[in-house]
Amino acid sequence: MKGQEFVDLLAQHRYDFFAWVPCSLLEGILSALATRPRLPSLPATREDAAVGCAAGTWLAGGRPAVLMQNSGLGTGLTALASLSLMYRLPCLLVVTWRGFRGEDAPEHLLMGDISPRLLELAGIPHRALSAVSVEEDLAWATREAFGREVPVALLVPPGVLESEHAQNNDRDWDRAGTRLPSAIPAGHGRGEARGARAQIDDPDRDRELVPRMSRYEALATVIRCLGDEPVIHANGHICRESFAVADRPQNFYMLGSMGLASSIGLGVALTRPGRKAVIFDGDGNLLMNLGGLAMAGGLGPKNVVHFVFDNEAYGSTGDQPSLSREVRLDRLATAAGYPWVRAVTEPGPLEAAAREALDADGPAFLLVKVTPESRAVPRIPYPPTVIRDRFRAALGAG
Ligand SMILES: Cc1ncc(C[n+]2csc(CCOP(=O)(O)OP(=O)(O)O)c2C)c(N)n1
Repeated sequence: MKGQEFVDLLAQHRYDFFAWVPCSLLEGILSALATRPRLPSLPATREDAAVGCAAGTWLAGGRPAVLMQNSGLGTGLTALASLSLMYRLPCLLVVTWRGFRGEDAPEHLLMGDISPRLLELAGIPHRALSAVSVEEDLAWATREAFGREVPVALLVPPGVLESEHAQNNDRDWDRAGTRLPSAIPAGHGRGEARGARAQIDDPDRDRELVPRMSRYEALATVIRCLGDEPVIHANGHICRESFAVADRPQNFYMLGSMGLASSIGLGVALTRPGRKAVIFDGDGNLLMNLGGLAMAGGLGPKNVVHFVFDNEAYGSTGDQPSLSREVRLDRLATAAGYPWVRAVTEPGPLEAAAREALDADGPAFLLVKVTPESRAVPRIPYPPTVIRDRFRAALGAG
């Protein structure tokens, strides 16, 4: 089947958001997607980030698919296990099957052999896409995914989907390599221009950042500035302290999937361009998924507001030092193309900066330097599906 025909089928099944890490076997589909402005399709830096974006999309009312090579199944597995499967977030996974029947380059052989068993072990329903039953296979996967609320994989062996490399001349990879008409306004598609401007305006460039507030105090200050914005929380004490300050149905408490708060937030932002999507990140979380900065900065949705509560430590696991002692996270955000970037160390300036960040044409990035102090606060008492359902309901997606 041609990529274009497969994309037509995906559209018939009402998929409306595609996050991908490319494989040559996906070339036809990705080329076809690039010619369909109504089907947003974004390059993810890693497979777990793609799964995170898809999660955010579904939480905000969209219908996501993730396209990847089976080499990336391992990379995606933590996200699939502790995000998609744990919260029961449906998603179609189109996974190319390199190493099929042991015939491929050496790097594909082991993963080719174990891919179906890996999916089996994780409890992800899956099926090999067959050239003679593509329509039926896709209908099955869609029914399973959205009926059972789980990720479902179609493993795509070589030869089932044709490459259309030579025929497709009207695709548009120029605007940040993607088609996101609602997320990338005209003239806003290129990260380096925005990054360069923010670099010049950076008032915190040479200032030493010495924190004068705890994470709890900082969270309380930012939460005071919020209206009804959805907030995606990084895992660990950030969730718990925010919960203790003020539980809100618009809070998505990320219990696992460390590093992916920014990816989930990006999925929410792109699915709901008319609404701000707020991310409460930690330095350890951010450093685990630096590609998340590139995705938000490079794609440039104006409605992303990214707070990072930086205690220069992995506070939730016993205060082991993190590399944010040495690496200025605000400068990384600037380099990634966030047009609004600030750093604060005290509650007063934090409140003013938080209000400005929430009003800014983003993506906005506020580095909030905090002391390593932690409050003794309880765990999030809700089961994952309760967190999911009230979040979706608060966004009008449930
Ligand atoms: C993939 C993965 N590795 C490690 C952990 C353990 N872990 C849970 S929270 C956390 C620290 C998070 O650090 P940071 O984002 O800086 O937030 P802080 O706790 O300091 O507020 C770690 C390492 C995990 N949950 N998942």
